[in-house]
Amino acid sequence: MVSQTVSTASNRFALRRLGDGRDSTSFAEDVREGLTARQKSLPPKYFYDALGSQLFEAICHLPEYYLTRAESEILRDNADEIVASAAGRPARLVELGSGSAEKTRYLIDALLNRQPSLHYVPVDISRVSLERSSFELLQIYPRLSITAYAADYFTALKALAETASSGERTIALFLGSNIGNFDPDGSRAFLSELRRMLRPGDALLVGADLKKAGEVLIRAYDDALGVTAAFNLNLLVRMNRELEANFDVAKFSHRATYNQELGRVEIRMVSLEPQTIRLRALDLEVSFREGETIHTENSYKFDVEQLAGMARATGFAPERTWFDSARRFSFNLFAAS
Ligand code: AVI
Repeated sequence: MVSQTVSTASNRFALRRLGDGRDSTSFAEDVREGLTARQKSLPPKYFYDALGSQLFEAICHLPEYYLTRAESEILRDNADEIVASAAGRPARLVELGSGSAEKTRYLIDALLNRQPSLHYVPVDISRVSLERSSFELLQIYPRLSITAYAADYFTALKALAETASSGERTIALFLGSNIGNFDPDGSRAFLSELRRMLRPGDALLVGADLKKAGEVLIRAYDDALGVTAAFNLNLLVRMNRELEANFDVAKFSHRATYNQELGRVEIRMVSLEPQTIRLRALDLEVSFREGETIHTENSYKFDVEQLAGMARATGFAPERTWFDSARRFSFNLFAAS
């Protein structure tokens, strides 16, 4: 694992890049594996290149994508109570998948009302998002310091386990229903790894979208402006750029369906005609039948009992849940037991 620390002029900010330093190679390997399987698929973590991260931020502003607004409402109305329930004494804030970190401000405000300074540790796959959001936060909050990790969750969690200082609680944040993008085994593995990073008395706050009518969910993942379609199809653009592929974006469409039995929205790209694509960097040709799909993401929806069960199975005690006024979204406090 290569760790590179970049400190900026401000001594309140450090960026750590963790990984093997060969991201394009792992993208290449995952694309080869995914596109040569019987059911073609691509891992959703590759959505988040520079454009994909911006498209996701745009999704969060869409009228149909209620998740961000519902979660912000919960945080706006309950941040003080949440922070008081999560930490009895000074705490650092570790956020997995921090993105733009806009909602995090409610918790930063609440923590800075209770303690003289705050160490914020955002983790995100996108270095660009980390830098942009960190610089904004540092300008707003003079009592904040930031150590940002550009890494995937598992790599960052391993590194973070060694960084907790004694006397300080850790509040870990996993917002935006990111938990829904794991399959059930993946969530358990992730929560267990997170638990290993925490000590008894630390807390985990998980934002999780709730089960609801399929039509509402489909609209949220197939919006009228086509932003989610662009977010999904941008994976083709990324393969064209990084793997010298020749996908014609116009020959694929975006599809979102709700699988009620499994409680998840399923996202796919659909080939609109028979076609053969060349990926020169992989020395690979991939054929598609008309209507053949590439599965790109699942977004699981939960009920509160299910979330509590997941917490108990991974070394946490479920303590409290907050809801938005329309009960679309939940915010869950789990104590590291
Ligand atoms: C990041 N994640 C929680 C989003 C979701 O709702 O599952 C990703 C997303 N995919 C399409 N729209 C949003």
